[in-house]
Amino acid sequence: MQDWSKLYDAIVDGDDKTSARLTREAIEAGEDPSALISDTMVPAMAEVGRLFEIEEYFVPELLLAGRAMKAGLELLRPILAASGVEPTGRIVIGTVKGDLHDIGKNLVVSMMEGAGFEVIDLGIDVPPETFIEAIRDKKPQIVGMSALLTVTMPAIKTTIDAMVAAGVRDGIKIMVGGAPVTEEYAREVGADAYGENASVAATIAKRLCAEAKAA
Ligand code: HCB
Repeated sequence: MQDWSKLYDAIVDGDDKTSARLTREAIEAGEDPSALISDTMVPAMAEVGRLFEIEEYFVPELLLAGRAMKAGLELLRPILAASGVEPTGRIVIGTVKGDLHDIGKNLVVSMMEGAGFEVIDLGIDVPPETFIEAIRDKKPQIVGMSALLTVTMPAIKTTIDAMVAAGVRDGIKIMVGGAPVTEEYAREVGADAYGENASVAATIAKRLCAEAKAA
């Protein structure tokens, strides 16, 4: 594989135009898309996550990097689909009912896509029935929920309870996140994991997916 460190830099720098141009060049050069994702693009997002954790990067840089990552991924996705590369796993994710915040969820989506997951994004203000329908239709290994308001956090529990009542809770792993959500709360409401941030969420998702597939 050629040296695509400029693509790595473009993602870390949040430069979506350069990211798209270099991804296009890599495709034209016959680069293996999954190698490009795993050896260049995912490490770039991991670096972005690290810079965020040490407070050198803040939310605007995360958003720009996420956009730069997406600009490249959007070009690679059709090739990956056509070449039949098995995704790492499938995730259904949404912001819970009553909650309109989606910046953090969108970052999680970008990170998950970067980690090779097929992501079904249900959007914002998602009622329990929509999560349940998506579990039945899409058969994900993981369901992610996001809540940013203390008043919408209970919707996480309502949704999990509805999944149990509908008989779709077994066989999936549930990950929850959002600023007011904690590890303790995740345990209390019966989730399998808490994602403190997008990069941690992607790492946990890989583990959960392996567990779900093994079960
Ligand atoms: Co909003 N808002 N807001 N808001 N908002 C917050 C969340 C407050 C904390 C601000 C404050 O008072 N200090 C507050 C909530 C207080 C509370 O409940 N304790 C608040 C309020 C009160 C409101 C309204 C009620 C305001 C009003 O209308 N009076 C209203 C509610 C609307 C509604 O949802 N029904 C409202 C509206 C808005 C918008 C629309 C203006 C805008 C959202 C735009 C959008 O998302 N498209 C907004 C914003 C931007 C914020 C703040 C400023 C930023 C949120 C954000 O994007 N954070 C926020 C203040 C804050 O959080 N400090 C404020 C950045 C992302 C990257 O962090 O935590 O979302 P994140 O995601 C992380 C992490 O949690 C994890 O990974 C992400 C990436 O690292 N993660 C997951 C997230 N979801 C995950 C899911 C998983 O499965 C795994 C990991």
